Amino acid sequence: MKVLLIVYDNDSYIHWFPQGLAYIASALRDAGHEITIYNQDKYHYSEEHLKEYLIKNNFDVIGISVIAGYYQYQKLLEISKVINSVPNKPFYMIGGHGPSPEPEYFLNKTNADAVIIGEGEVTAVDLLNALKNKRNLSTVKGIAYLDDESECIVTERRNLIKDIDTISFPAWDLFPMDYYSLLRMPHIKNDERCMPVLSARGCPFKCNFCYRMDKGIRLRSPENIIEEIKILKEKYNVSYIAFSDELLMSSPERTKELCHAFIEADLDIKWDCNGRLNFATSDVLDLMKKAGCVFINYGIECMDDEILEVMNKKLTVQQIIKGIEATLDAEISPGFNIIFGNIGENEETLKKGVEFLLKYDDHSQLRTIRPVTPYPGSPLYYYAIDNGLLDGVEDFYENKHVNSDLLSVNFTELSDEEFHKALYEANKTLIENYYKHQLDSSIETAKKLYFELDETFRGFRQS
Ligand code: B12
Ligand code: SF4
Repeated sequence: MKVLLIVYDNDSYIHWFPQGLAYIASALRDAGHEITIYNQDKYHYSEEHLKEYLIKNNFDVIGISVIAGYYQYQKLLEISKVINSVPNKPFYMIGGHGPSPEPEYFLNKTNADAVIIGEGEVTAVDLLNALKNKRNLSTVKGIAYLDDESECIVTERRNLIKDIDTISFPAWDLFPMDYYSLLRMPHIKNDERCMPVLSARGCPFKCNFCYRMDKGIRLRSPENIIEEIKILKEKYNVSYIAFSDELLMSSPERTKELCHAFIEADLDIKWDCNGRLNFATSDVLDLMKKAGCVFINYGIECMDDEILEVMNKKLTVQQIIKGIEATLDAEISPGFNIIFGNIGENEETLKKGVEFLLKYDDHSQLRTIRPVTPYPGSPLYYYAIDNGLLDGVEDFYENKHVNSDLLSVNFTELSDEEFHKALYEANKTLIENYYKHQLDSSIETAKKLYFELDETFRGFRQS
């Protein structure tokens, strides 16, 4: 069948490589389908452009991947309007973290023909097979659709792919790799090219604000990951890998296993990943450094033990401090993610977060604090509904989640105004700290240039 996969425009300068769609493209191509990618992201095509394109070109199936951001949601609705307006409308399927927990809502809002729930490779192939052979959609596991009476049918959940080494690598050749590899990550140099890779699928933790689409964690073998990295290096000259798993440091043993394998394979790459501070000990970190790791993005969330407990973060303030110090000692840059507004938080817990960020900042990034968002499917989402703070999915998307930096649901004792004022004060301090350092370091650079005649200087506007 002729399949069109749309990569929507996220209004970014350079977009993140759409890994989910690239996996789906690969699986469908392996099954014999003809895949075309519509890169609205790279070209910033308008919806009118898409409409003309769809009218001119006939496809049997069209697919979009969405996460639950406010921006993505609005974009999905605009694109859906276009898809639904063309006379030759293809079979329309959507998937990803957005629609998976609330498929009925998304089916009604987008008029899509099916939602793929969770991991999509096998389901997408089965769905297209059913379409081709005119099999009833009820026979396809892992989807939701509206039947003739507009009733939402959610079929039995599909078993996850057991051995994820068997999944075909993303269909890189169908995407503009020169564009995506320009993505800038912490400590990447101007002449380095970067691509994301998944070392595993899933996460063994269950933080209360996080929606886990599929249960548990499944690891790829180091050999399989290395094979993928070698292709990226050889074919696309990629030298920086952004591990995009929810959590690469899923245990100390696993992290060490990967590092040993990278070192042994003499991969000679730089990489970053998401990490856990309770596993950030010097033996693990020194090995990560040796294997090329330059940045670990940590979910700290809060600097208060009681709130960490409420979040089910399985982390203590002491572990956070020890882990960050060990990371800095290992000369790896830490990313600090702090969110504010979980159940029981107040100005004091926010202040502790700001103090921590100021104390341990290595100035590699602008650090800011965002409000917690109860994304649909997360435990916090159901807590909000159960406690009358949220009136279901429509209320979330249409009224509450209007911007990720604004309060969507208030779980604290503060009024909304007090909440935003507290966030303003916290972020003002962090912004001032960042730009003061930028200013000082630019002046230092100028001094070095003119008084020490620094010949390595590459221009003030070079970044
Ligand atoms: C890269 C990434 C981004 C990138 C872009 C993503 C992109 N282009 O796809 C950027 C940086 C833009 C981003 C932004 C955000 N992100 Co993000 N992001 C990720 C990350 C790290 C990797 C995504 C990925 O490639 N996964 C790997 C692929 C293989 O999985 P997948 O995309 O889910 O696809 C599979 C299935 O879902 C399904 N599928 C997906 N789409 C489709 C489509 C079709 C047609 C079919 C058939 C199947 C299918 O099949 C795929 C293969 O099995 C994930 C974490 C993760 N590891 O998943 C978080 C994650 C998706 N992000 C998340 C969040 C919360 C956000 C933000 C909303 C955060 C914020 N508050 O700002 C923002 C949105 C910003 C905004 N402006 O609104 C959450 C999602 C929560 C939710 N309920 O949606 C995640 C899960 C992280 C987490 N654990 O909290 N993100
Ligand atoms: S926030 Fe991170 S550690 Fe917690 S469940 Fe989600 S992916 Fe796992």
